[in-house]
Amino acid sequence: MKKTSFTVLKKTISKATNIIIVTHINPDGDAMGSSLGLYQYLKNKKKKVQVVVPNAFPDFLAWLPNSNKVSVFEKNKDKVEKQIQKSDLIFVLDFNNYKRIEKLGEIIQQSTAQKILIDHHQQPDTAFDYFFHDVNACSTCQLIYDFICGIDSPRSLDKKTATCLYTGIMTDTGSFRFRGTNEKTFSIAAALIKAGAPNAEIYSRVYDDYTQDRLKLLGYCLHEKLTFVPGYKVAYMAVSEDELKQFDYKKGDTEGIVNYPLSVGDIDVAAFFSEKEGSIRISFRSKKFDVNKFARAHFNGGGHINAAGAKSHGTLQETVQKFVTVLKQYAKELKK
Ligand SMILES: [Mn+2]
Repeated sequence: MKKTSFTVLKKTISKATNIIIVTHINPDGDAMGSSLGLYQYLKNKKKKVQVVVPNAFPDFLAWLPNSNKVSVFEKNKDKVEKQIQKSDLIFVLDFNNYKRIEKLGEIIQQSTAQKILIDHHQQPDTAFDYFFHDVNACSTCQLIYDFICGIDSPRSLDKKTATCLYTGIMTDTGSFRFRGTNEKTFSIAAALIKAGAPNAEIYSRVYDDYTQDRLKLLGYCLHEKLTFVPGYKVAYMAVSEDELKQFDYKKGDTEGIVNYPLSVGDIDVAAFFSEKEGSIRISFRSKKFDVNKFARAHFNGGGHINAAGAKSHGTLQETVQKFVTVLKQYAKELKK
């Protein structure tokens, strides 16, 4: 593992002729914001850059500058593979384990390009040439801001870059309220607003653009699906593909639903299970309990202490059953 030095990173970027930026599966605001923010910065520096995502990003992020230039691996496997083979520098953003992006991860690992990791998730893989990694950063977008300021200066942030980075900071901090949001986060947010990020408009674009069906799906989950585990500080919701279909489900529609149970005073852990394309996606959120460890230990997932994700190949029922059963191992921490 080489130590990150801005001088070295700057030289690595200036030598590169074909740069790829890749982010995680089911890209969220921080994944897209950091990728497109860095993309815009490098474009301004006249570099040849391509953003690659494993699968499509949700519609509520489609307004981000240059999102129309992103390559989706799932839709264009051959084209993306060629782009990666041609590249000599790859940025890996907002995730740190190639396995999470399956086949795309294998292609990247096989490429001879230098790889720079910029990420804030726990326990990164070691298969990168350079690391810009901090689990205490509230978002990868905050790290991209530090990265750009480190190799260049805050003055190099234009309105588009600032807009992308502000979006990721806002979404990953739950609009500046999650743990990890600190003085530094606010001062970077202020710098981004100064650089032109239209903060109120960004909020509105991300959170005030639900479809009627999406809002009704949220209502359905809270009214029909929310289950409090008796005796435990735990609540969960599980929705099947058929139920999602009733609400004309579009990618991103279940985003954020997992947070709602935490608004109950004595609930420490919330889980959301959704059946999508035959497998089960799981999101965990907590106030105190370490859901990263929990997701790693039992569901082959991971993330942060208070927010983690996983995928299960069992049925929806089996997955929920397993969750409720393994909770018993944590009775000491999670019993009321
Ligand atoms: Mn993130």
